[in-house]
Amino acid sequence: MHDIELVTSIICPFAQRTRIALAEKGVDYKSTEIEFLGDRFDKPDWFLELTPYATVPVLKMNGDVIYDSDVVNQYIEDVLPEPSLMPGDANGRAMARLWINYSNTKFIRGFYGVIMSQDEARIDQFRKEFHKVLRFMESEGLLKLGTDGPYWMGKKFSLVDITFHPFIERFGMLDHYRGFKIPDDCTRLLKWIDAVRERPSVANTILSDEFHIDIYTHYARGTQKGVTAQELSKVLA
Ligand SMILES: N[C@@H](CCC(=O)N[C@@H](CS)C(=O)NCC(=O)O)C(=O)O
Repeated sequence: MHDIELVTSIICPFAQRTRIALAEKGVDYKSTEIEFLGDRFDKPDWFLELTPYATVPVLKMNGDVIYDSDVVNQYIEDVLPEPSLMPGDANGRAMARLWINYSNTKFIRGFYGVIMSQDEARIDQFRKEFHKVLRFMESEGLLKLGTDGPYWMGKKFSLVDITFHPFIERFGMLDHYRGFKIPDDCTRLLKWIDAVRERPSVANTILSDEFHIDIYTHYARGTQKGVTAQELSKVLA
């Protein structure tokens, strides 16, 4: 029996990654919610003492305290190796890490660039940049790695699918505020999105477009406060 507590927030796509990974591992855990309401960031002292990043998710497991969703999910994979969420061979593992990194860099930049930009020229620049990112994911990722099954790495559902999904779930919100749509020619990408959404561990975490539209109002208006918005502004500058 493992002693597991996840410090999380219902609004957070990064924490959602960890909730999906823990569901795939089939373990019970205590969930502690940090309330991020609109532009009010109500962070208790114990939380600020727990993580110097002051962001969710934070995983407390067997005496360890781990933060940053990508690192948290790799830790979960190390401590709970079954059922595995990474390919078994070195090349497959390298490819999975490459795309997790892509998700955390170019893909995230495109996503937040579209929603955080305020003038139409810059929004259009990021819409185009993000379309390029999605087409690259289709041609270099899915059409090369996902050939023998519905998921990114083929038959095997992996941390790569988990890492991208929460942001793709919020594409309805991007369409609402910025008219952003997935290019029609990304047909493999669209099939992959459907397959991931149907996975029970993912389906159980999905929230409505209306919920996401409400939560992202401050990002769309450029009035978002907090560590994440500050960090992303630097990346987008
Ligand atoms: N790189 C971090 C980002 C986590 C993150 O930005 N979480 C947001 C909620 S979605 C947060 O806690 N923000 C607090 C703030 O903005 O002050 C990760 O992958 O865990």
